[in-house]
Amino acid sequence: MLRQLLPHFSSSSSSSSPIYSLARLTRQSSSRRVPLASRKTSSSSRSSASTRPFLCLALFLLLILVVTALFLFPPAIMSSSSSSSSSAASVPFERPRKVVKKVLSLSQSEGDGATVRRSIGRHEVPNLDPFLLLDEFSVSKPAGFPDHPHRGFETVTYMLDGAFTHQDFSGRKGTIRTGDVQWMTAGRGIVHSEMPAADGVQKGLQLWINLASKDKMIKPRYQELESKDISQAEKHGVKVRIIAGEAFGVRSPVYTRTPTMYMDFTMQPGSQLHQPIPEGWNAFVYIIEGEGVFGREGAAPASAHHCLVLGAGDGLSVWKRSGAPLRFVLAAGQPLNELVVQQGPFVMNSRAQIKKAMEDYYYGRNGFEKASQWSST
Ligand code: FJE
Ligand code: FE
Repeated sequence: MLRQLLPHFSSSSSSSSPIYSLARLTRQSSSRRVPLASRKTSSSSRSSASTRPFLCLALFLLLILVVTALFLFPPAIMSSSSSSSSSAASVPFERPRKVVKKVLSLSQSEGDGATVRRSIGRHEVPNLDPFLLLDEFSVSKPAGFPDHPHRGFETVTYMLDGAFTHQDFSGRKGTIRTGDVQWMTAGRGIVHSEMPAADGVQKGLQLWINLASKDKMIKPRYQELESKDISQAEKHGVKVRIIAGEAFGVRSPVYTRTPTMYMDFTMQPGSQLHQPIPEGWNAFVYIIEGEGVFGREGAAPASAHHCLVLGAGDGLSVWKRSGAPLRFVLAAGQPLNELVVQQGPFVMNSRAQIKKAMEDYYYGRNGFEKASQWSST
């Protein structure tokens, strides 16, 4: 498992990436050639005519080897020898993802007296298909998110500090605490309340992930993970909690109907991270605390409460130089490429479907049957 982890990870610039091993191989073979050649010239007077053909054959084979290596791996050799970009040499990705947008999330009111820092879903980042919203919430009693419906997407609530109680219209009730995750697939409909479960400020992240049109009316489903059951991995000063997807060779058991990865990284000073992200997926970082350098070794550091939208590519590199630890979440998802029509907690594909959702909620139909006679306690 740890070995699988290594290709994506290195704590120093002498990485074990194939680029470096190949460079080392070619350097070794050419240096081996030098003593051979010099031995040949210095001992030419003593060498008999019978050893000369063997030396020639060895040299010829070596030449073939070098030419074959050059032919088979030209990009690797080019990128390790070119000095056009300093990060190209220390990053194991062919197309490293860079930060294309950086947005500071300012506090706003939401729900009933609650405060959220919205990043995805605010006007600067309207949505990043399949992501609809990311709120960092800080809520104290009696504020919260009282009874409200959802249809057409998933909410993922990740507690950073404190506890939240969730109650829904089918009688389900539970409390999630620091480090726990509730992955709720609203599908055709859920009505619920989300309220602080303890005194003081309760903090967490809520991410909304869209569902494909074919999945919008599926049966609601919950996946709940207690903190102790969240897959973790740690190496060279980087700790990761894997909410969805795979990091460092460790996979989360969460089923993502819309293919998604979601992980929480903590990096100690002096560490670096190289996390593969599938090509074609949209990806962003949200910094929880500390600061670090994202995407390009020479980039300016980004700090807490910033959302970084990543450009195209096959992976993200992060450098944590000095100071306090850096903590951030990385999310990436396969775009649905479908029309998004949103009306508050209903996210559908057309105005007509939104109208239908509102009617269904109002009249208690098509998944909202239990809505009319229910209220949270
Ligand atoms: C809301 C629809 C909603 N951000 N962060 C409309 F679903 C909500 C809502 C939340 C929410 C809940 C939690 Cl626990 C954390 C959140 C929005 O419940 F506030 C409005 N206005
Ligand atoms: Fe909700």
